[in-house]
Amino acid sequence: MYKYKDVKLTIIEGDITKLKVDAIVNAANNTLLGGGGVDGAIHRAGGPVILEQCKKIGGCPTGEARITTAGNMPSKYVIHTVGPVYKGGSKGEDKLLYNAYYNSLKLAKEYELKTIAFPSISTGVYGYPKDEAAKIAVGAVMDFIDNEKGLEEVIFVSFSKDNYLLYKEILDKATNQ
Ligand code: AR6
Repeated sequence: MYKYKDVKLTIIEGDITKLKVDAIVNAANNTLLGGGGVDGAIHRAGGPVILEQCKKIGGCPTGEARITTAGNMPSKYVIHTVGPVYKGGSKGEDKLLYNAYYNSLKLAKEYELKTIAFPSISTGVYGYPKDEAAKIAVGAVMDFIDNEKGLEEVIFVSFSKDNYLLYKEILDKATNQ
């Protein structure tokens, strides 16, 4: 476990749908109508109530975030965000990925949520290089903590040991451990 200012930063390897936090973040697509990867896992675990709410929301631009309840999952909410499709790195992908993290945290704050878990947005089907994506994720979270109060814990959830170790290396450096 790491700490940045007053906020716990935790890294785990596992399935985000199992976590009992205020909000888990979904790596969705612009339609918000479900898909594969973590998006599919969240809709399967949460049940049809999530899709019903997503249909009413009617989509989400890349880099923005929307919120629904979490259905049958132990968390309270799902924050759906859309990361960029990686197209080589010169199409503003870094800023869009940063915005996906930052805007998810802003929405969490609006709902007075204290604990939030992120998957590695864009690093599956959307092809973002995992090391660059992890640096952007940690940077956006730290910037948010610099600017805003109220957050208690951010959990970075990896679905593989390799990705977990990437986060460990980045957080060891960023928190001087
Ligand atoms: N818990 C945590 N992480 C997971 C889980 C899980 N249950 N399942 C997969 N991952 P991806 P993207 C990791 O492809 O790249 C969908 O079809 C996975 O190993 O889920 O943002 C959407 O509808 C990877 O590191 O999301 C979009 O169309 C990370 O989650 C598109 O995929 C993200 O991989 C979004 O692509």
